[in-house]
Amino acid sequence: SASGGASSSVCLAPSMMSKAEKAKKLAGRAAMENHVRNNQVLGIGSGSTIGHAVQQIAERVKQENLNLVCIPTSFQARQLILQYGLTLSDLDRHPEIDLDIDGADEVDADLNLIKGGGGCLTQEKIVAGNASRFIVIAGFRKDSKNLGDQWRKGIPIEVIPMKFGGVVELRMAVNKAGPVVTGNGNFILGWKFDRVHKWSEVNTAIKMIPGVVDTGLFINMAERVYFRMQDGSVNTRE
Ligand code: ABF
Repeated sequence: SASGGASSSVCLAPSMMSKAEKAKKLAGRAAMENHVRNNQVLGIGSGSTIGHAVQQIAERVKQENLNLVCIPTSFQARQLILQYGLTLSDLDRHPEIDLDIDGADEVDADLNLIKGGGGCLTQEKIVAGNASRFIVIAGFRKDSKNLGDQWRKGIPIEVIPMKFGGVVELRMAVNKAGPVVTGNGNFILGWKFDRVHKWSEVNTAIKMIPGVVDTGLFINMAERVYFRMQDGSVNTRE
């Protein structure tokens, strides 16, 4: 196993308040205004887009005195919930989530998603699986005709820390000091593939391999995606 010098996964993209960041805010606002209601249990996804959404949720909670409970999908999400003074809970106390809002690395025409570029896919999938509604916010560059056209690092697969052969690459930390380690203490492989159509079969086949914890393929889970467009507008797909 390759465990020396491991570096933690952070589920965070570098944040610079650019045009792109402002557009992320807009897409987050549209999703939040359409779906966040009083007395909901919310799943809080990971990534930079979600950072903006949480900030906006916190503003609404203050303005409208909303009573919301938040379930994190990662350490980053937990920190965001605490930082913005929202109510932190967990699946033991709130196993039924009304609405989960998360980002994505790629989205196809059928709302199949690649997620997990930040290494948080397993907790993200558990929370999404426990949610009545799963809404995604993403930039227009994440939109693709065929999964794999945009996200070039391969489908993230969380595995227990052992050597795995085959056409997979062990995801290394940015500073190359060691492998990315997930919030569950596992490693992430990237599986690069040629064109695939039956994504649910691929997902099931990968999950059958001993040692695989989960994959970053989210099939038939997302109800609606909010894309922030280049001109600042927001498009939705459902
Ligand atoms: C998480 O954050 C991941 O599943 C996905 O990899 C990533 C998206 O981040 P961003 O919003 O910063 O593009 O949701």
